[in-house]
Amino acid sequence: MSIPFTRWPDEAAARYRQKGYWLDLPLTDILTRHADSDATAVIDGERRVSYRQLNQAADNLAAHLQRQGLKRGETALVQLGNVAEFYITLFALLRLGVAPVNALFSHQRSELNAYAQQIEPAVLIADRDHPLFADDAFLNAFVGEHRSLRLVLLRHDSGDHGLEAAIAQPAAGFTATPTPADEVAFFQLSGGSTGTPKLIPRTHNDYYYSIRRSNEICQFDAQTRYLCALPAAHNYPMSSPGALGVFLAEGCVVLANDPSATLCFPLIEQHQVNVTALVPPAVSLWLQAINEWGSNAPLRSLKLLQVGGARLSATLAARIPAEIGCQLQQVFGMAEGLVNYTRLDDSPECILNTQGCPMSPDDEVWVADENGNPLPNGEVGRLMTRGPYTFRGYFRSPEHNAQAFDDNGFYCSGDLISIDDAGYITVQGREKDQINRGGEKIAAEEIENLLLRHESVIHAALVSMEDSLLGEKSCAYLVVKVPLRAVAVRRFLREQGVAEFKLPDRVECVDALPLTPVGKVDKKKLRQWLADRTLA
Ligand code: J2J
Repeated sequence: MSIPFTRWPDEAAARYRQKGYWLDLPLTDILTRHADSDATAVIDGERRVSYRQLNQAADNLAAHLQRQGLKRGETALVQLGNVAEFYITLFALLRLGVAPVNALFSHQRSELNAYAQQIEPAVLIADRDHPLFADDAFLNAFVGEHRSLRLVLLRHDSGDHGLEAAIAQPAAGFTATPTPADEVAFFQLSGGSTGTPKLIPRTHNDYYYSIRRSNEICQFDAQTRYLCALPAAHNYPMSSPGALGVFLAEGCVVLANDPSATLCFPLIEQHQVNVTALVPPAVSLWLQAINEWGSNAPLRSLKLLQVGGARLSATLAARIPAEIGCQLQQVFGMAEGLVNYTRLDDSPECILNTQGCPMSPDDEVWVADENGNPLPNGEVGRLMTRGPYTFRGYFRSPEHNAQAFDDNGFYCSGDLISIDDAGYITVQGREKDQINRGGEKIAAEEIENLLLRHESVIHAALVSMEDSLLGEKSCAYLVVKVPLRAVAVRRFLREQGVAEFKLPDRVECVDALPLTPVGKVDKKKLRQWLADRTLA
């Protein structure tokens, strides 16, 4: 049994192998190559986990899952935060050949249901510390609704479901059964622009290459001490080069629950962290903390700060070397594949003003006009890309794929960019119907559909509005039968079980939504209304 997905054409696959990008090794190789190492792989609070222990723990859990009857080709729904168990679980499932969706810890009922519906998981691995799983009410309903589930394991569970207990059981005679390297290893989450959150199949071959190549560019090695303060499940801190890059290089990952300065500064100092990855709003908060504190001394060990996930202004960028006292690297990536980096030896001007260039010589990136024709360098248009680690189709989404890809397999990311003569990209805007709230992505249609479930809502449109800290926040424009206050709208959405960051920051009730000549909601005009109001 194997998981269906859109493959690369044979010609491309052969080329990627011939060039040494695809090694036909499972992702589990990242860990097993260090199975005899006593170096520290993960620091999680007071816990230090060595490579040997991490390997053993992953084997134990894989063996447990195998004894419970899980088999290669099945899928798992996982929701764990920034804890060592996240990596133990990931590698255990990869060893068994069970492909996980790693939901974000901020996700709620609505997102978990949407993922479970799509992958029909055999196992759920979650956390009693998450409000949803604090008692059994949601768990029972979830297991009742998703009949594919045969097994549940929960972190911090004292009863029959204990994840820690499963990890502690020695693995007797376990043999790994990873999926073939050119098949689905796991699913990455799409930021999305559609009603249901889309899943991105990632293979061992493509993901392993993106990690190896990222390590070369970012120069991760055994001396790397990486702070993971963004959600561990997100593509950026997982693979750019992220924790998996650190593991491959036999470095050390220090876990933090959030990127706040109060939490991160002491961790950086205590564990002599030399690299981390942030989104722009976190950079602003760190700079503010340094100014209040009057010194950047706790950050003395930090050599490199990666910033990505959302637009970084040149002004904020320039403050990083000046005030944090480390080098900046801009990262423009996507869970669908393509990742661009500024290089460590690029000129300051390039690092401050561009979002870098593609990591692979075989990333094909070009800019399309509205009719899909290529534009010359310097002009702004749609980002089109394909390559050795960029996916070829969302999971079970033929209609959406027909829109998101052109006839030659180029993926249209929905970003508006320009490319300079040196091949460096500047992100200029966005065409997809998404709000980028400080790096957290909100698909407008997903929230609009939930808003329309409210008995008083006739029409709904979610648009971005400028915000000095987050870059963007969200505003819901509603046509209603009876006036609704913002608190009531947010409460209603919370009841629908949606992640907190997706709740509209502002709500505007209007008589009618402006329409374009073809009768679609004119979101440009709505954003203009917001801008005019802010000015007024
Ligand atoms: C502007 N917009 C950016 C940037 C991403 C590394 C880094 C980030 C992600 C990520 C990732 C941006 N400037 N520097 O997966 O491996 C916006 C674009 C893009 C979308 C992808 C990685 N960096 N973006 O953010 O899948 O709009 O991945 O298409 O969450 O974020 O979002 P996501």
